[in-house]
Amino acid sequence: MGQPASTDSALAPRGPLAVPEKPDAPVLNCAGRSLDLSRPIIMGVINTTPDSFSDGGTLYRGLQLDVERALKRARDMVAQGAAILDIGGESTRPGAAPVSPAQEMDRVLPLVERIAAELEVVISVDTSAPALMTEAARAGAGLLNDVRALAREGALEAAAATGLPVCLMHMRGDPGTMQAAPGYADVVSEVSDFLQRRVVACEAQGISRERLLLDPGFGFGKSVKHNLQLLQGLPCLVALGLPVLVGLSRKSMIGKMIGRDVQQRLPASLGLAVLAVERGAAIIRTHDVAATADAVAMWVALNELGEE
Ligand code: 9MG
Repeated sequence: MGQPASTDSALAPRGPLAVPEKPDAPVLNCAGRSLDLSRPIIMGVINTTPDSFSDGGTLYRGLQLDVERALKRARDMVAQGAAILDIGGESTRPGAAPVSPAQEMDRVLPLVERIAAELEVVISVDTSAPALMTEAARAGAGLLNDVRALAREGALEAAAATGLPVCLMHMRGDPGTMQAAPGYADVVSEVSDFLQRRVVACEAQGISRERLLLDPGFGFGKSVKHNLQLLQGLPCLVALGLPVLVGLSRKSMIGKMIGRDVQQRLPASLGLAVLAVERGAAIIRTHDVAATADAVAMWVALNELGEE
């Protein structure tokens, strides 16, 4: 990954809009803001939901989303090294109840507008709702993150029309039911086959491969063993030739494996993040940007030493 670089430059804080170091480094055009993927980068999670599994409600004042508080979190995450902020208005934790598209838009759009006006960061919108995809692009989003891989009616068309890059994630079932005894004969090849079929569907709709990212969807309809098999098999997904995004931060698999409550999962999340970049992940989705950026910087330093 990436061009040889001195250890000093590997450790220097990386701005979100870094200039590519070599002409053929993968660069994603996110509505005019560039994402250099020649080194792993960090996506910070901002949930505007009252009920997300690890940080739900922390941006609320009473029953109301506090946009100023959310904006402060966004500023902090950018200062800590996030190249992307992922803004979500629907909880996708196991068992979560669906929200209406109107409610999701009310939560997400004001924040997208404020961040786009103030911060030089790529804004990702975590949604499966076609109408929100369209409005988010108008409001300044640069990336669509869909845990349903554009499978909802109208989503392929809406995403195609935005011209934005899209992250296609694998999920078995839906958040309400997905953890009820998920079964796979071979989780790595089934996830890989699914993602390849979604790439074909995107291309048929005019979304070129250059606009696509893949995500195995850790914790979405998978047992602990499936998640571990997917992490071990991540190079098989990387070999599909598209940037791979992973979200392992604070996930329940950590709680199940080592018995940690959600607020005690940072050390294990950092370990998993490094294991994922070691296996080729290009983007790490995390609630803990500063610590994850430090952990990934150590991997980058070691990796680039090997390229000198
Ligand atoms: C919204 N969301 C929650 N977990 C996620 C994950 O692992 N990947 C992506 N792309 N989105 C996620």
